Amino acid sequence: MRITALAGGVGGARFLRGLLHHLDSRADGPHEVTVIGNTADDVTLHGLRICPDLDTVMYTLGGGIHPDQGWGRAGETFGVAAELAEYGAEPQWFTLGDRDIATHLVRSRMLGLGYPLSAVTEALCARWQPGVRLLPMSDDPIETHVVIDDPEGEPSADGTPAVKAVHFQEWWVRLHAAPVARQILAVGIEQAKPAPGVLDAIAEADVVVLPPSNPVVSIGTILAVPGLRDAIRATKAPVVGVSPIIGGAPVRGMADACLSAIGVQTSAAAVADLYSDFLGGWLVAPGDAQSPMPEGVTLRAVPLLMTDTEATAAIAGAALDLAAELG
Ligand code: GDP
Ligand code: FO1
Ligand code: CA
Repeated sequence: MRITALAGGVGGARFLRGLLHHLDSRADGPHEVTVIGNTADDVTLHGLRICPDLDTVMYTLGGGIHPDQGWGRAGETFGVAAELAEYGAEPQWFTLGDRDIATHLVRSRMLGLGYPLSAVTEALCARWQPGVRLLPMSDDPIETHVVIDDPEGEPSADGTPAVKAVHFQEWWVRLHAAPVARQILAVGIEQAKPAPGVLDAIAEADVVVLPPSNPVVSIGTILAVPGLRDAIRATKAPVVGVSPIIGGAPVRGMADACLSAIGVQTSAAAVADLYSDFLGGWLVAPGDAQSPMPEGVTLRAVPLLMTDTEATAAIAGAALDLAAELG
């Protein structure tokens, strides 16, 4: 079975680990999984290009992830970060571990030599062997930026408060998504193209899966790459998603702050609605089984907490069962 999955970072990677575990337990192999990863969290810091969501998928499936954080490497040391702090090199709110820096050095060098991000990702994955084909959603630069109030800024003539745009990482990591996001922008996305292989991976899939990634800054951004959403609408494959919202709240992180920024309620049903132009099946937690589903979406209620790989494998199995029913 050819499975294509969209994925952000921690939530997506954990789901994919369960999916691979589930596929190993099936007798109807072989299976191949293609992951279309979010690149709009990417940021350049200290002269290095950092791709948090691609690295989280690569490290998680490659066995190098820091288990509790869900990002960065296991067994990290912070010698370089300490030296950077001694130099007063900003920013210090984004901690880079020594091992992780090697990834950013290899990536930055290859990008500097003109390799596209997809080639860089393939080269890094040659070491990590994640067991999936990991494609960036685009080789073109796309960065999520967030418009927030600027308390130091001058209000404009008509009195509207001053605002400023900050990189998503600053809003998420330094500001903990506390300032209200007036707008969430994927800068550069209008000029971006899907990376090589992305559209084919969707068109040729037997199943397209949406892990419970952040519906705004992970899945939403991938879908906003020109041509991508049309490809998902057009594919013959059933499209099944997993709700990142349980009982009106995200299981972790601040997806609720992102959803309210785009005027969407934080509920399993409201997220299904965001995908209703292509979604065939939607997994929700048992407590959300009464959610009113958009027209044409088949609901399935299963325990949705990815507490460990076995539990996640069961969720992935339920998603594939639902896809098989949708046919
Ligand atoms: P990020 O890029 O690191 O923020 O990770 P993703 O966007 O891939 O996933 C973040 C989302 O995963 C959050 O909105 C969470 O609600 C969701 N999530 C995390 N753990 C779980 C879980 O155990 N079950 C479900 N259903 N969703 C989860
Ligand atoms: N998240 C934090 O909350 N604090 C950090 O210092 C931090 C460093 C970091 C370094 C490399 C990397 O790949 C990810 C890192 N993250 C950190 C997580 C990152 O902000 C998230 O993985 C996603 O971008 C949010 O969706
Ligand atoms: Ca992310």
